[in-house]
Amino acid sequence: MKVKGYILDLDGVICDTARFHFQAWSRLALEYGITLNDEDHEKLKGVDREGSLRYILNKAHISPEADLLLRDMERKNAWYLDMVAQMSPADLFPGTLDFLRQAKENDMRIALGSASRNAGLVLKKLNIEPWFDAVVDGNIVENGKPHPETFQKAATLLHLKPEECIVFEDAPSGIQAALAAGCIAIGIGNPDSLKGARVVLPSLASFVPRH
Ligand code: B16
Ligand code: MG
Repeated sequence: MKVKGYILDLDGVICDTARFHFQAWSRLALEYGITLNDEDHEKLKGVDREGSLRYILNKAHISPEADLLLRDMERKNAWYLDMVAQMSPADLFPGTLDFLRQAKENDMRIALGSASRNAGLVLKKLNIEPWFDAVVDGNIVENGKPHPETFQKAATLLHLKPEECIVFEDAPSGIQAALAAGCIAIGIGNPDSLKGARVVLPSLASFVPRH
């Protein structure tokens, strides 16, 4: 089937907001007496806000009561937003604009498929909103990755079948979600952790369309 659309994850594919998420979660984790390591960083990628907090509380052996969850998600998000406020188009991963330009020249439809509820703000800071025909983020999705909803919704908003879309993802949970949705999955980053992806590339800049 001919590929007609690209669905891009945000954090880890378009820009490195992962380090902001990790810094903010690490600050919170320290308050609970635990230090997050590289393995935790990898596991938290692509996981939604509540899922990430539950992971940390579980590691700290703290029971996740509703008011605590709410308070800590708000505190972490405030720290994260302080860092996002400093972002500019210079924070785009190299080659992203060329990728978007080339995609449009090839008549591809483009969607964002991010777990982040702050995705719209980050797109604005990066000044790339106008490139997207559809934006699916944590505000309009009920089931986070690895559930397929994010990518199913993105394909629907692009008026495409999932199998007509390539998903670009940096997180294991995102690759699982893309495959469960019936999309083609291309990994960005570490081949060891992105099993199931059709191919794993170092960045969007290395992508050469073959369709
Ligand atoms: P927020 P993506 C994900 O973005 C991040 O990888 C993950 O670390 C974060 O917890 C999640 O968004 C939710 O973000 O707290 O801003 O709603 O990779 O799906 O673009
Ligand atoms: Mg990601």
